[in-house]
Amino acid sequence: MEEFLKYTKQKAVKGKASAQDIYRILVKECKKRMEKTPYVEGDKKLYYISAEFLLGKMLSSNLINLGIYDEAVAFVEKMGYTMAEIQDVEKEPSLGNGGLGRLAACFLDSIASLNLCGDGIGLFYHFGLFEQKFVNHKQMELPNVWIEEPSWFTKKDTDIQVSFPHMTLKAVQYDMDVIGYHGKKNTLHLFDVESVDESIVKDGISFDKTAIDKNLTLFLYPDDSDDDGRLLRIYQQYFMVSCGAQMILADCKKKGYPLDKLYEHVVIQINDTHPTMVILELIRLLREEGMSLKKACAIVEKSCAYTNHTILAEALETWPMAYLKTVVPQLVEIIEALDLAAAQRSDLPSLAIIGEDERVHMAHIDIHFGKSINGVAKLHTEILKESELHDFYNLYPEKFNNKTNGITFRRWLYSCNPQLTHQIEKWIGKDFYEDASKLTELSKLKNDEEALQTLLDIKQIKKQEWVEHIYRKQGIVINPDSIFDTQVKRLHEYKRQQMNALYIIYKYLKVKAGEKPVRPITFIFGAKAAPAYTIAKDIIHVLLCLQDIIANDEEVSPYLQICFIENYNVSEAEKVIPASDISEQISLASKEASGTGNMKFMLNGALTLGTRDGANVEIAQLAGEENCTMFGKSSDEVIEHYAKQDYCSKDFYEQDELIHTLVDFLIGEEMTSIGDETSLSRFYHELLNKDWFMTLLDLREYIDVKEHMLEAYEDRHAWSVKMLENIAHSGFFSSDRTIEDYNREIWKLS
Ligand code: DL6
Repeated sequence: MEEFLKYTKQKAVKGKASAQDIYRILVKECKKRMEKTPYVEGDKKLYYISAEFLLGKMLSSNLINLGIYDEAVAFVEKMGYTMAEIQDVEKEPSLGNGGLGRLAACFLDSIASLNLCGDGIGLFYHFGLFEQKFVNHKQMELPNVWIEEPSWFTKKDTDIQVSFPHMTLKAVQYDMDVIGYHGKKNTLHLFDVESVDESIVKDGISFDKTAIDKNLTLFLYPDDSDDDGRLLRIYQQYFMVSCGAQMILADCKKKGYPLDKLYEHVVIQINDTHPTMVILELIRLLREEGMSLKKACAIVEKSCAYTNHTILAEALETWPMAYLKTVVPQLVEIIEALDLAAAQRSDLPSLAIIGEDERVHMAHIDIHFGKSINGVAKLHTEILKESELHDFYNLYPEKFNNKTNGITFRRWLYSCNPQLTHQIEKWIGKDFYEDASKLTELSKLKNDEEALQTLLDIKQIKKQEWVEHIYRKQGIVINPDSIFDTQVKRLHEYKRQQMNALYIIYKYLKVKAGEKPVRPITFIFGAKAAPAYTIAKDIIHVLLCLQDIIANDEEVSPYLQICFIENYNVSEAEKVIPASDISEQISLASKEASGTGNMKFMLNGALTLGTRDGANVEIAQLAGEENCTMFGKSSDEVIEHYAKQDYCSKDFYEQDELIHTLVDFLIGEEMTSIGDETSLSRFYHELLNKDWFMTLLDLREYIDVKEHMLEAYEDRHAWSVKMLENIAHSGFFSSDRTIEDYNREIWKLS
C-alpha cells in the first residue's frame, strides 16, 4: 500500500509517529481509494431520509469495506500502536440518538454492500444530541463537539435554498461516501444552513430558540418543552425535507426522467415521522412544475414508504395546525387537501389527517399517502395491525408489512470483535463474511470442549480489554472475573432501567444480610436521558447514587459493583457489548418496537435476559428458548391492562413486603444522605402512584429469573454451549437480510 510504505520510510528516519499522524495517513489512504471507487448505478434510486444517522467512527468500517483492514493493522502495529489506539483519535459523529439512528447507519452500509443504488438524506448537526457528563450524581449536558479535520464529509456546491415566511435559508451540503463491502459506493447527504452560528450556545446547551437562521442545525432534538422549541423542530424538519426533495427532483431532471414517472426511478423511505413533510414538499414542488394536485398526490404516494419505529403515543408526532401555519404556510393548503382526500377514503375520525383538536397527525399522512408502512419486528408489526393502527390496516391491508431490523456484522462483529471473527473463520471458513446465515455451522461445535473453552477465553479477553478501557476513561477499577450484566440503551421508563435498579437494591440488601453471591457481579449501564425528560434523569440519579453507595461499602463492594458509562455512544457500545455476559432487554412487553442492541449482544455471545418484546421474541425463537432467559407478562396481557386501566402499582407495593422494602429504599437514609431528595422522592412517588410502564408488575419474576441466570453462569460448560447457539443463530439479524427484504418487497431496485 503506497501511502503506508512512503510514510513508514519517512518516519523511520524522523522517529516515532504520533497516533494522530497514523490516523491521518489512514484516512488519506481510505479517501484516495474511496474517490476512485465507482458509484452504484441504477435506473431507480432509493433515498433514505432520516433525522438521525448514528454513524459511529468510520475508520475501521471504511478499512474493512475497502478490503485493506488487515494491511492497515499490520502497518499500525509496525508503527508501534494497536488499531484501537488509532481508532481512538477519531471523534464520533454525533448525528443520532439511539436505535433509530443506528439502524439508518447500518442500512447505509448494507445498501451499498448489496450494490443497491441508495443515498441517505439528513441534517448536519454541529453539536449533535449532547455530550453527557456526570456531576453530583446527575446528568449534565454539554455541546458534543465532533466536527474535525480530517473529515469524512466533503462540502459540496449547492444552490438549494429553503423559504420560510420571513426568511430564506441558503443550504450547505456535506457529502460522505458510503463504501460497500468490497464494492461500490453511495452517498450520505447532510444539509446545513449557511448562516448557522455556534457562538449562540451558552451555559451547557442553551441558546436562543427563536434565532432560526443561526440555530437550525446546532442540535438534534432540541428541547421541545416549550412553543419555541417545538417550532424549531418543525423548522428543522421542513429544512431537511425541502433540501432532500429539491435534490431528488434535480437528480431526476438531470437524468432526464419524466416527473410523472417519478416512482419508476425514485423510492423514498421515510424513517419515522420526522421526515413526513417530504410528502407534502414533493407534492408542492411537482405542482410548481405544472402538475395537478391529484396527479402529484398519486405520483408521490407511489414513491414514498414509511417505517414506524414506535407505538408510544407521545413519540407519534402530531403538530398543531397553528404551528404549521406559522412555519410552513405554503404546505397548509396541501395538508387541507390531503385531509379531504383522506376523508373520502374513510370517514373514521381516528384516520383523519387533521384531528378534531386541530392537530396534524404526521403518521396518518405517511399511511394514506405512502405506498407501504412497515413495523420493525414481527411482534411490533402485529401490534400495529391488530391494535395501534387497526383501522388503517382494515383500510389498506396491502400497505402493511414487517421488516425485522438488523445490524451490520461488519461493525458489530468483524470490527468490534476481531478475536471472535478470526476464530469463527478458523472453525467454519470465510463464507459467513458474505452470507451471515452460514454462522449456523457453528452449532456443530456444541460438543467440542476445546472450541467451547476458546469461546470462553475470547469473552475473557474482551472483558479484560473493556476493564482497561473503562479504567483509562473513568478511572473505575472493575473485576474482570465478575459477571458482566449490561443494560445499555436510551434512558426511558418503558425500557425499565428502574427495574434493574430495584434488583440491585435487592442484591445489596441480601449481601448486607450476609447472603453473598458465588461470584461478584458488575452491573453495567450506559444511557442518555432527553434533557427535558425529568423522570428519566431521576432514574440516572438513582443509579449513580447506588453506584457510590455500593462502591463505598466495604461489606458489599467486593461482591457488587455498578459502572455507569458516561456519554454512552456507538464507540462505547463497540467495546462493552463484546465484553458482556448478560444482555438486559427488559422493556415492558409491547413497548420496544424491536431493539437492535439485543441483536449485537447475541452476535457477540451474551445471553439475553428479556421480556417477550420486540425482536427478543425472534431472538428466543432462533437461539432456542433454552438458550435465553425470557420472563414477564406477555404483550397481550399488558395491552389488556392498558385497556382495562386496572394496573395499580400501589397494590404491588402494599401487598408484597419485598417490593415494599425495595421501593422504600429509594427514599431511605442511604440514598438521601448522598442524593437529591427532591429527585429521589419524585421518582418514588412516580413509581407508587403512576408507574405507567408497569415496573412492579414484572419485578418479582425478574428477580427470580435473574437469580437463576446468575446461578446458571457457574456451569461454565452449559453456559458456553448457550453462547455458541446464540452466535450460531444470529445470522438472521444481519442488516443485509433486512435490506434484501426491503428491496424485494418495497423498493424493487435492480
Ligand atoms: O427501529 C429501530 C429502533 C427500534 O429498535 C427501537 O425498539 C425503537 O424504540 C426505536 N424507535 C425510536 C423512535 N422513537 N421512540 N421511542 O427511536 O427504533
